[in-house]
Amino acid sequence: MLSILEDIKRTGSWAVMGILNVTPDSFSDGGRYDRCDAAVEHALSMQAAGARIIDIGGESTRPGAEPVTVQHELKRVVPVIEALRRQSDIAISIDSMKPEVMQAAIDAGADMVNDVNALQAQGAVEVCARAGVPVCLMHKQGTPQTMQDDPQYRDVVEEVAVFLQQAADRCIEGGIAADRIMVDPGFGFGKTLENNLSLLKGTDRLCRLPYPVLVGVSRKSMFGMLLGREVDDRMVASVTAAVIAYQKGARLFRVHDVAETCDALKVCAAVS
Ligand code: 7PM
Repeated sequence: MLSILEDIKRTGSWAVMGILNVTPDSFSDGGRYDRCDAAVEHALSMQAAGARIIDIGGESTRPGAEPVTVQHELKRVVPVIEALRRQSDIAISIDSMKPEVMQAAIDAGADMVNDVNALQAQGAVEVCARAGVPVCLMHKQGTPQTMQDDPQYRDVVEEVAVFLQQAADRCIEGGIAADRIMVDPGFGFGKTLENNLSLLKGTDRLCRLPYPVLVGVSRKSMFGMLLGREVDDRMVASVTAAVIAYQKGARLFRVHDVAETCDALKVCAAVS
């Protein structure tokens, strides 16, 4: 994972992070092994399609989602990390807000932490500092339960940039090396459609921070609002937004449609 970040900083290369949701009800009657096998299979297919990182998460961070207990999150995520680690050397990211889950995931073989709460939970910075893992710090306004109710900003791009710089400062003070930090504007997390479009347009401002920028726009509701399309019909919009973010300096892309996004980014990189 560190070498991916070094490449990005040294050569301006890019990387796609494939999304692996490990939710309890994706196979309602399947036993634990079926679910775990299916998750690993999906991860390997995303690797074959060009993903260099697999982001593994329970569902507790989703907008409107109810919090999940540590025990539940661990039970979902740890077996998948262990099984994927046995079968692949791809970089594994743990998508969690909980220090206990981060630690267990790292022990199971995860290489980085993706935290939509920007390591603000008590003990989260310490876990990541001690393990020496790269971290992705994401901006959100409010909590996942209520954040879409009434987002308010004076200047969304500036406020997100200042938040991310302060979050990075806190991490560095807590012992995380600056070269292990990525930042993410957090599309859809306490943002209106207008806010999300401003952030996409202002990606160049965020890329002036001294950290690689990761964007997660894949299949998000901003495209549902803009286009009136259902979640499974937002691939072209998502890839287009990734291209725009790339051209404004983003280099890490958290996506569902790995092959299509890689094609688009290869074309971008060939002329940049
Ligand atoms: C429903 C709505 C389900 C939104 C899932 C989501 C990001 C993330 C998520 C992001 C980083 C999704 C989101 N989004 N982590 N986790 N950046 N770093 O689309 O934008 O998967 S959850």
